Amino acid sequence: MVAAKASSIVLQRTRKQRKLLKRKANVREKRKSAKAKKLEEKSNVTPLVTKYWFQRYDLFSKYDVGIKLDEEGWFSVTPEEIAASQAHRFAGAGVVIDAFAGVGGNAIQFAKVCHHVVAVEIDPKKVALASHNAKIYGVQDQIDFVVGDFFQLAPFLKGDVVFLSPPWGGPSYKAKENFTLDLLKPKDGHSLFQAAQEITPNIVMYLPRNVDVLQASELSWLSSPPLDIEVEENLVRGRLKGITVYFGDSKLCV
Ligand code: MGP
Ligand code: SAH
Repeated sequence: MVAAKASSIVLQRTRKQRKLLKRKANVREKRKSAKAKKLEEKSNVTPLVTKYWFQRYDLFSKYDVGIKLDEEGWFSVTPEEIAASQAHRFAGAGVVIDAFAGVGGNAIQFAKVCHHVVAVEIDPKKVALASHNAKIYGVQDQIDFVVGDFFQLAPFLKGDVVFLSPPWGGPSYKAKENFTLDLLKPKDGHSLFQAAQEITPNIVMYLPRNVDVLQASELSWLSSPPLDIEVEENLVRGRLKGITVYFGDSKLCV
């Protein structure tokens, strides 16, 4: 009798201990997966992009829902407020071609207000990120992603607006006092504009804040009669981020 009592006490203690151990293991597991999540997020936050990570909610307001960027994406994406205002001018338009789609900053905002977006991007990894990000904004059905070189694809593309946000040569673009259009990558601004003109006269260029605005404006003379042009400064929290030049009909509704 005494022996039976003793063994049940031992059993009870074991159950308690097991419960405690299970709880501890759960806590450990949760900590481990939180750490892994943080690491995964941080893995793309190289020293070069730390300052952009601090601006993450300006870049994507839904950042915390699971937005993904690679290094070039971090320093190249158009901040959401700017992308939304660029897109707003074309609300109701038919097909917008985003020639350098990156991780989707502009394509997503165009897709919110236009009928359809063709998003061209040469890097397949970025297309995967952009497509993932478009899902987060619920606009994946309005965007066709195309992996390819815009210069090669341009003769085959049809659209009502072409949006151009090419590489500016990395964050060091600002070392130039006067950013001339020959510094754009992978080809100069003149060649880029001509490729876009094969599609439509309604062309939008997102350019560095130190761009030679006169040189950019002169692109309108590549058309006869010259295209209408509007130059816009793009600010976020009072800081100049870039300059947008609208050529052709900048309030196009199709
Ligand atoms: P920035 O000047 O590198 O950063 O980019 P910021 O926060 O103004 O830092 P500061 O220290 O210069 O004040 C400003 C914005 O330019 C970015 O958020 C992008 O939208 C855009 N941008 C920067 N780069 C290097 C590129 C690029 O190569 N291509 C495109 N399309 N946009 C870029
Ligand atoms: N507007 C985009 C950022 C564009 S950054 C956003 O908001 O996310 C410029 C992009 O052009 C880069 O992702 C780069 O991979 C892509 N690119 C470079 N050369 C290209 C080419 N020839 N055709 C299409 N995309 C190109």
